[in-house]
Amino acid sequence: MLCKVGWVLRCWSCPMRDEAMISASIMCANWMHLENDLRILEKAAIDYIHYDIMDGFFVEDYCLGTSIINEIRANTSLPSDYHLMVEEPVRILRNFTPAEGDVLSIHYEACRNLHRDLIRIKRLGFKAGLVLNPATTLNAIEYVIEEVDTITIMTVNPGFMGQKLVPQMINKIAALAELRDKLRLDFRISVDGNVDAHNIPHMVAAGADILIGGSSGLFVDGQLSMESITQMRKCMQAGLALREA
Ligand code: S6P
Ligand code: MG
Repeated sequence: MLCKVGWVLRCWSCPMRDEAMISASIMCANWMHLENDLRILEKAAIDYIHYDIMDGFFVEDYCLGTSIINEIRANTSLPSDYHLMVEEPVRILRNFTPAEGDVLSIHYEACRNLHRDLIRIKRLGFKAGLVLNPATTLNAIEYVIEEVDTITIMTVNPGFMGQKLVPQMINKIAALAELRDKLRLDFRISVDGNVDAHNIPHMVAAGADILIGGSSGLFVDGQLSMESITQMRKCMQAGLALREA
């Protein structure tokens, strides 16, 4: 869907459904080359840096505290896409400082008062994101769906890089896109886990707008390159063509 006023405008309230974006999962970067990788991501005009925050409780592992995140943010102007894999994330929302366009996402499975928490995220100045584990049904979000700017379908179980796609998630992406159309809502659909050359066309064709690139599609063998970004974009185009077909 194009939004034309003189030239093409791109705005959140009028998403362009004929394109897809990349969010780079920085946890998968080679940390010995981080500065170099940031410059590559900027040169390629990647859409977001994806920050995985893990508390060792909601998921088994620990990852990315705010001191590390803020150091990266101080060295790049790319927007932030926070993924809190944290039990009762409302406890730590104030640790994050929003910049224009930043998205902060929390898990359905981690919140006792999900509706209130989503409103708080928006009041803090973020786009409100909701993440669903593979086992969580779309029925579960019926009464919060109108509050969200982004819904992330976990295409693997959260907690680790390098896992294989849960194949049923392609149908879940398609069902969510259908629901969005039916309800005439404009949230973006993001996908996280095993976003690689084989899976991207199916994910995009099903309705994914934001592809979170990790170890399988972007930082392949621990190396980020312009080639891997180009390859992701080609696969995204293939998915968009399938969507139109
Ligand atoms: C996983 C985390 C993800 C990973 C990324 C890994 O719990 O939320 O953001 O960093 O998905 O990518 P890949 O290609 O190794 O699955
Ligand atoms: Mg993530």
